Amino acid sequence: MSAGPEAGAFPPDFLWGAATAAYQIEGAADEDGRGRSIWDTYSHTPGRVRDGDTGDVAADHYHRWRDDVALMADLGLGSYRFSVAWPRVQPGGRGPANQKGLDFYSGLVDALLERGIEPWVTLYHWDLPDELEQAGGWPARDTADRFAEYAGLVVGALGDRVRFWTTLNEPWCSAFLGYASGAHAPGRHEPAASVAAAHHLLLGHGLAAQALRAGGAEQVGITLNFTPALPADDHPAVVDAARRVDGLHNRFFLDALVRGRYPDDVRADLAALTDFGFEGDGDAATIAAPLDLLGVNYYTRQVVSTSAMPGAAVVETSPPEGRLTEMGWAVDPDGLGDLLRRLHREYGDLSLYVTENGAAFADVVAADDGVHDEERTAYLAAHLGSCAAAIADGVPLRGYFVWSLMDNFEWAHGYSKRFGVVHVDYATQQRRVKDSGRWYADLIRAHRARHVAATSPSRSTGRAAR
Ligand code: IFM
Repeated sequence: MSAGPEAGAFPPDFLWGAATAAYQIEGAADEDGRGRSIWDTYSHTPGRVRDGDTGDVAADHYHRWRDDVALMADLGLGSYRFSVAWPRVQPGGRGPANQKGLDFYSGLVDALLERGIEPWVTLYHWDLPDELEQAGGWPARDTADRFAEYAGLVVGALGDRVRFWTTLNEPWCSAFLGYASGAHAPGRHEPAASVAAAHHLLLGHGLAAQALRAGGAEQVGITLNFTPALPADDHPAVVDAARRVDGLHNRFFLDALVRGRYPDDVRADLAALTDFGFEGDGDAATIAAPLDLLGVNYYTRQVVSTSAMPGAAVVETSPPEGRLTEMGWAVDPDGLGDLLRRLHREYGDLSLYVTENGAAFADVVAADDGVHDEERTAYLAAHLGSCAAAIADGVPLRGYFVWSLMDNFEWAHGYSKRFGVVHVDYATQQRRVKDSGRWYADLIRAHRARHVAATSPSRSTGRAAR
């Protein structure tokens, strides 16, 4: 495993952050005019989410956001990445804004800025308004236009104060978990429709990016989830299966965004499912408009063993080996540095931000009232060490966001998986900073102190810095 990082390994303006998403923390599902999203419907459908958990209350951030911002300031965060709930802003997914929804995020942005914390807005972290799903969801082209309309409303309200914008979080999950495997909302099992969904998500990104820029947004990007796909052995069928996983998981979205086309091999892999008839004239150019940044979410690798369906997208993966997190995911910090190097090598000089990285472990509150999550601290230290090594190799990595600021609703796993550097007691909503959170805060402080020392006048005149 990689060593933990030295604060000096990161550039002076490196952005240190933590991330969350609306449905996972906000709660207040029926308040202030919020509409219903696909995740409300999905989580309230028996059998979909472990233990019947829902996001109705979650971490109650909608009511506790002032305290949560104070907590972020105590941790010394430089940035907070949060998502806006589309159904809070446009309850039915179309038409005028619900002012109370916008007011909530506006107050949050002001509070962050008052504490010197850079707000980073994600427009879509999976909570599609349910009425849009009833009208066809992401497989329907109109959803992309609706998303752009919503983006315009949000940038109109927050664009004077928010510099960093990402349109979508992990469209791979929205398309393929939502519409093919059904493991996420809306829970459909329609592989062909899932490819149309992927295209319309990307189109929605492109149209929303236009709306953001028209609204004055400075830094516009998208967050993708990358999972390196390694062949279990060198058998040609296995190598080809790994290529297909890499194609659909990692290259499909990025090639469209950066190179203006879907990879030929992935198109061929998907030929049995779709003829790509959903592509309209001009879509490719809309999707590939220049990005200011790419958000990289990384958790683990996949080892691909055999092809279950030759020529299609479904393959088998080997059981993960080595150290595993509570999600059953292999811990592979070097995979993050390798991924960052690959993105830089193959996709050019894009500014990269790790917009999510972290791990679920079975945390307990100890007798001394602390949460001593050594495994998470080791995970973060090793992954940040891997980031530092990539930076040393010339990768333009400009920031890192731990997933997650606080424990939250982990989608189909409900509240059974804890990813936070802050522990949440769901019965009382008490927050406790875990040891990993203290470790992260110390690293941020050390980085800041070093930077201040390096730029202080006493240093530049040769006197000893204190
Ligand atoms: O909790 C999720 C998050 O919403 C999206 N990225 C992965 C995280 C952990 O599974």
